[in-house]
Formats: sequence, C-alpha cells, structure tokens
Amino acid sequence: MSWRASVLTLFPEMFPGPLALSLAGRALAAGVWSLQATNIRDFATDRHRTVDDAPFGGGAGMVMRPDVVDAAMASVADRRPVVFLTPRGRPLRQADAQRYAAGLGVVLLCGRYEGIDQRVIEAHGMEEVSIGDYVLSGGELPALILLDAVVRLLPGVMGAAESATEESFSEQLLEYPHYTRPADWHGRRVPEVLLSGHHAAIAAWRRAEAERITRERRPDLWDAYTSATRYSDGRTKSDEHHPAL
Ligand code: 9D3
Repeated sequence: MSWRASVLTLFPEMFPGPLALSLAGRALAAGVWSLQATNIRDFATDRHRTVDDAPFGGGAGMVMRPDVVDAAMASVADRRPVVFLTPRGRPLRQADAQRYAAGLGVVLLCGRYEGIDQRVIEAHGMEEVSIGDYVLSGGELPALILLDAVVRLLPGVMGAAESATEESFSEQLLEYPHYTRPADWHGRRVPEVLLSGHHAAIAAWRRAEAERITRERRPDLWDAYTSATRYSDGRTKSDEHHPAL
C-alpha cells in the first residue's frame, strides 16, 4: 500500500491544486502516494446542509459542529494520525514531516470559520498544527504545504543527489549564497574563492557564510546550532566562557 492522504475540507476543489504541477504531482500520478479530498458539507444532515453554528457563551463568528465533522471523520478514519490545521496548533517542523512520511499516511482536517467544536478534536485525539504566525483564511493552503513537505521525503520521490545533501551542519543552518555564470554580471563579481578551485577554502567560505546569515536572520536556529556544534574557527560555545589565555 502506498502513502495515503485524506483531506476533510469545505473546499475539496483546492486539492491537489498546485501540487499537481510539481514533484509531488508526478509522484501522485506514479502512485507513490494517493490523495482523497472529502467535502465536509456532504455529511450535514439538514435541508440547508449546515456545517456550523453560533458559539456557546456568545461572541463573534461561527463554530463547526462536532456531529458533522465526526461523520466526515468516520468516512475516512483508520490508523493514520489525524492532523487538524489551526492557527493555535504547534508549529509544523521538519521533524513532523519526517514522522508523517515514515507512517501510513495522514488525515488532514481543514478548519474554516472561527474553529471546530473542542469535543470532536479531543474525541479523535487530533494533533493540532499551525504553519506559522500569520492569519490565513482557512486550513487548506497549510494542508497543501504540509503535503508538499512530506511527499518529497517519500521513498522514490526525490533523486538520491538532493536527499543526500541534507546532512551534517548544512541541515541546521540557512543556506550559503549561490552563484553561476557569468562570473561578472553588470559589474557584480562572484566571490574570488569560488573561482579558485581550492575545495577546502570553498567549503570553509560557504560554512562561514551560512553561519553569518543564520546568526543575522535566525537567532533561534543560531542558538540551537551553537549549543551543539563547532564554529568555523574551530571554537565551541563553551570556549566563549573559557577563553584561551
Ligand atoms: C480571531 C482568532 N483567529 C485566530 C488567529 C481566528 C482564526 C483566524 C484564521 C481562525 C482560523 C483562521 C484560519 N486559519 C487556519 O485555519 C490555519 C492557519 C493560519 O491562519 N495560520 C497559520 N497556520 C494555519 S493552519 C490553519
């Protein structure tokens, strides 16, 4: 059996969307994974196909009904983890993508409105996941992003060359700058060391640049890196507290 994604959404036409045009789309056509988008509204029971209602306790906005979401869940649920995409979830990490890729697949629940009744979240032991601290209009684009992050990790989706590059310090740091021909573009020269053919010097320059960019842009990643690794000058974080005499 291949890796299976089921998506519960009020906008099933958004799937596979842009994924069909990429690496993930080729893998989908090749049968490496499968995608099933289910319209939650198909599980409403009233004449108007209502999926939401006013919040108990009052307040603005509407809440998705637990009975409708549960019926949609029952139509797909098996032993796969259920991920509810929500702005209040834990931030999605590469480690989560790796964990999902190693399993049978995922059931992705996309919220709309203010949220989903808490009881159905708890009843199904859902993992609540966010893709970052900005406000979107629903969980569908986050679901597509999660799928893109996971599917590229499935066996046979990416070439060995690309997957092999994610190792050692490079996976903990932002990328160093890249250059290609021409060596002089509108008077902007490629850094001389990259033209030198001196492989050790090139590797050292790239690592120093990756460290500089990470320190400037992502103090959170820099802290994690310096707690675990050697700087390009060979010192460690603990050397800062025990300077050489
Ligand atoms: C007034 C409180 N809002 C929370 C910030 C309510 C709300 C806003 C937007 C509830 C849902 C949404 C729609 N967003 C998602 O469903 C969503 C999301 C996001 O907005 N940002 C980052 N990750 C995600 S995952 C799902």
